[in-house]
Amino acid sequence: MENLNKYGLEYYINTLKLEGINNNIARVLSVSKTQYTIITENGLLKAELTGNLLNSLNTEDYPKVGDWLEYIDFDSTGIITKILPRYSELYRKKAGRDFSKQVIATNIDCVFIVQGLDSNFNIMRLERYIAQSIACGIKPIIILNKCDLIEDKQFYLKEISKLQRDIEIYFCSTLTNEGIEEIKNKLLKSAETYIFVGSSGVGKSSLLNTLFNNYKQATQEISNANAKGKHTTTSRELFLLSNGSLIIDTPGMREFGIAFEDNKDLDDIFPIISQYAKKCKYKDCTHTNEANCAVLDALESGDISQTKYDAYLKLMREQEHYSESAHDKKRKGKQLAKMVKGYISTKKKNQL
Ligand SMILES: Nc1nc2c(ncn2[C@@H]2O[C@H](COP(=O)(O)OP(=O)(O)O)[C@@H](O)[C@H]2O)c(=O)[nH]1
Ligand SMILES: [Mg+2]
Ligand SMILES: [Zn+2]
Repeated sequence: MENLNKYGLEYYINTLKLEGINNNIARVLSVSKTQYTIITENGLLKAELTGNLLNSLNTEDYPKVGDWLEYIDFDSTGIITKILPRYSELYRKKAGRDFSKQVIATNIDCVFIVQGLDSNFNIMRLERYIAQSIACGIKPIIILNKCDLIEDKQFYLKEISKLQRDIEIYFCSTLTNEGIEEIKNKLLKSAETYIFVGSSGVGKSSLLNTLFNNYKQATQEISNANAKGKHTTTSRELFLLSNGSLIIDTPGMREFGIAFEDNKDLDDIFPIISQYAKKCKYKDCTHTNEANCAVLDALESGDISQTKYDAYLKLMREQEHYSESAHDKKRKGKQLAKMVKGYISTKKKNQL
């Protein structure tokens, strides 16, 4: 299992305390519709789902980049028989008017939120990514790339401080290599899995390339050849750096919709707001026009920044849409189930 340990197997098993896995295990490196590139003990393999999984799973529950799987070796194709439990999922609300959640990648330790220090820098977007990462139970870290384009880092630190969050911030440039050493030495740990998120054009792929080459790409031993020695051309989204870190590069996401699960604790997602919200007169205070609202008082006194407050309201409104719609779907699902039951029982009666 030495090869797979490089891809975090040992860490994964320890995290999940999984025992008794006797079958072939692999991790998903990339997904293209229902075709998967997986890394196995013997190298890369193209894989597909068993017919059974293909039919029984909802498409949104199909394997994602980062998933650990069980598979059967079938000629030179892997047949995926089982998706192993995930210790984390990064998800968002699906793009557009579809209010359901979409898992982007799984088994991730830390989200790197990348913004470019050009016109891309956007405080509201930062807050959105941070809140969603926390809602997914994954630690976010901010990476501000293209710092060769700016003079005054303090300005950006000050802007981000308005979000009133305890979050690490790294500046870097893939052009001058500024900050790259710091990211390598302070941030990236062996066997941990990271994901880059951020708009297209912020420099995610450049950053990955810089880190990859910086580590001299000592990953060649797991070559592009599968067990039978045939070469496969593969696109990858999950990369192994030679220091043992794993990084997922996502293709640009134009939208990153908020989708908190209902059981998620808002105290964790918006700590400073929650801290004051506890002191509001009304339990269901919306912090917009109620009397004796501690959040509005804190806004007035400057203890909560206007930026924070505005971002909070905006995200909570989106969240409400998501949540209502999720409930609606459940309700409609139940109604439909009732209708079907009713239909079947009348049909039976009529047959009698
Ligand atoms: N000035 C500057 N440009 C950068 C830097 N990193 C990336 N770029 C440029 O930004 C553009 C988008 O980079 P890319 O890595 O493809 O971004 P991605 O879409 O997030 O993967 C390219 O033209 C890069 O050359 C940087 O540190 N400084
Ligand atoms: Mg890219
Ligand atoms: Zn209030």
